[in-house]
Amino acid sequence: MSELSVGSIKRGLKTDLIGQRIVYYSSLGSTNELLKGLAAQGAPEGTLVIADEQTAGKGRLGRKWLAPPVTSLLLSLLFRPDFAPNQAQRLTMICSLAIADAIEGLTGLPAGLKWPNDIFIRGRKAGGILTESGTTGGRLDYVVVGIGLNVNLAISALPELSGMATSLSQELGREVSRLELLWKILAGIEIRYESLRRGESPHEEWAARLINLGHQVQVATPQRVLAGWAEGVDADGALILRLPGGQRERILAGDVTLRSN
Ligand code: BT5
Repeated sequence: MSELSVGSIKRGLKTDLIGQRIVYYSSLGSTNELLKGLAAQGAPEGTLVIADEQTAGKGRLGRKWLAPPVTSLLLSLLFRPDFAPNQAQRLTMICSLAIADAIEGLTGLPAGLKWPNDIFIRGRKAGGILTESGTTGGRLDYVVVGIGLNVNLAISALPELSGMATSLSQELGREVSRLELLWKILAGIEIRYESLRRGESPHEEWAARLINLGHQVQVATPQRVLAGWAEGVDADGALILRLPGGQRERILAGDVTLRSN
């Protein structure tokens, strides 16, 4: 039986906003899809949708998020920040920092972040974030941040990700309480969201955690592939790439791979 339920989550919640409304499913298509529908119907900021299984879990650009039932944290959070639409990535930044802190605090494992949306442990992907937003009249109406984190997952259960993915239990050699991890993540997100709303930018702290900065990389954007030096990120989370000719490109979305030479 799963330890996740509305009651069990509420029992240890240390927040005033994030997760004050909880929608739990043992199985659903995608927590992001469900929450986008609730957002359009006026659901309050902080709403948490969480599931033990997704039958259509999504990554970016039509990719799939894979997670055998009851092994992972699969959740989405609703924000209604007073930001411009191009600032939605700030929420990806605060959530990924809170996840990294929670992993390190609870397990001692080193958690790294990979631009723009991955959680890495010892060189392998342990989690991903999918941020989707809705706009009305040029303003952000809502932002849904979807988080998938491999917690108690034997990677052998996902042979298609062999060599690329890992999980907390795989790295630790023991299982981790998904509830404890969830409480820590939500509390961390709330504190960071408060400072974000006070105007404090998380991008320097985020940059310090990014494992792909300071390296020669190749970046595949939806339009083209660029190679260069991953120099930094700006306040909105865009990657600053220095090209071989010295000019700088600001990249908002893409996939980064390290170049060996
Ligand atoms: C992501 O996309 O990494 C974002 C994943 C977000 C998933 C959460 S789960 C809750 C919420 N509801 C949803 O429907 N989605 C969000 P991207 O950077 O595009 O990476 C996707 C790629 O990661 C896939 O093509 C696989 O190669 C790999 N992948 C899939 N499942 C994985 C897993 N469990 N662990 C590690 N890698 C995985």
